[in-house]
Amino acid sequence: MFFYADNMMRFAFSEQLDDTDYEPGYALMGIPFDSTTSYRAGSRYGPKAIREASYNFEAYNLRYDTSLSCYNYDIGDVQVNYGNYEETDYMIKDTVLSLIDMGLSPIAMGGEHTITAGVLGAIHDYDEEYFNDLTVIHFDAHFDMRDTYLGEIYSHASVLRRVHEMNPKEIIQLGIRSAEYDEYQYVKSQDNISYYTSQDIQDDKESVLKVLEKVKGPVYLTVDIDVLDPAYAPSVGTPAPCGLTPRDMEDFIEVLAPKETIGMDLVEVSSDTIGDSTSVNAAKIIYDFLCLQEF
Ligand SMILES: [Mn+2]
Repeated sequence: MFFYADNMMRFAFSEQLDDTDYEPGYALMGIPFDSTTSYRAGSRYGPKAIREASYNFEAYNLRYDTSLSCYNYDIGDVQVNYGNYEETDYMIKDTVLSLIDMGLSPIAMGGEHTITAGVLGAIHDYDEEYFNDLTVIHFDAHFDMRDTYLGEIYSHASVLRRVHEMNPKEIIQLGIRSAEYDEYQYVKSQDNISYYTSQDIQDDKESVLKVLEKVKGPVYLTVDIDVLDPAYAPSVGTPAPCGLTPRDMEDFIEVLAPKETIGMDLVEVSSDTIGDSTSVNAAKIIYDFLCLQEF
C-alpha cells in the first residue's frame, strides 16, 4: 500500500498535465526569475520552496468547510533568462498564451514581482477588450508603481505601473505601507487605482471586505508575499514591518476566490530553509484559493 505517493516536484494536490486528456482548470507554473531584486535575493528558489511547503496541508479545508476538488495541473517551471527580463517576458507570455488556448488559467509562482508583467501581458495580448474589463487585486507592502527603478523599465518596483499602462478596468492595492513620493502622487492621480494601507485594514477590515465583495467581472490576483508582516513572511525581497496577518489573507481569499478569477500569481518568496514560514504561508494562500474553486 502507498501511504505517500505524491511527487514533491509538483504542488500538492496537483496533477501532471497530459495535453491530450485534461479538463479545463488551473495550471500552476514556477517562474524562477530574480535578477532585479535589490535587497534579499533568492526568489528564484520560491517555486521549489512553495511546492515543498504545500505538502503540509490536507485536502479538507477546515476554515472554509470544503475540500480541494478543482482540476489543477503543475506544469513545472517556465524557462527564464537570468539577467534579461525582456527575454524572460517573451517566454512567460508564450507559455501563458498556450495555456489560455488550452482553456487553462495561470497560477504563477515567483520569482520576483516583475514576472506579473509577463502573465498579465499574455492575458492582455490574448484579448485586449477582455483585459480592459479586468480588475487586478494587488496584495503588497509596496505600490510597485514607479515609472522606472535603477534605470530599468521592468523591475519589481515598477511592475504595477507596467500593468496599469495595459489599461485594466481597475487596480485595487491592499496592505500598502511603504512608498516613494512620486509613485504615491501617481497612484492618487489615477481614477482607476485605489489602495488600502495595512493600517486601514487593521482599523476596519470589514469595510475593505465590502469593497471587494462588490467587484464584478473578471479578476486577477497578484500577491507579493511581503504583504504579510515579516513575523509571518521574513524571507522576502523587500521586507516591511507592520503588515497583514495570515488570517487577514484567509478573509480576503474567501471573498475573492469564488469570483470570476482568471488567474493569480504569488511572488517574492525567497525561502532558503525547509519549514520557513514564508513558503508555508505562500503555499497556504494558493491552497486556500484552489479549495474555493468549483471546476
Ligand atoms: Mn511587489
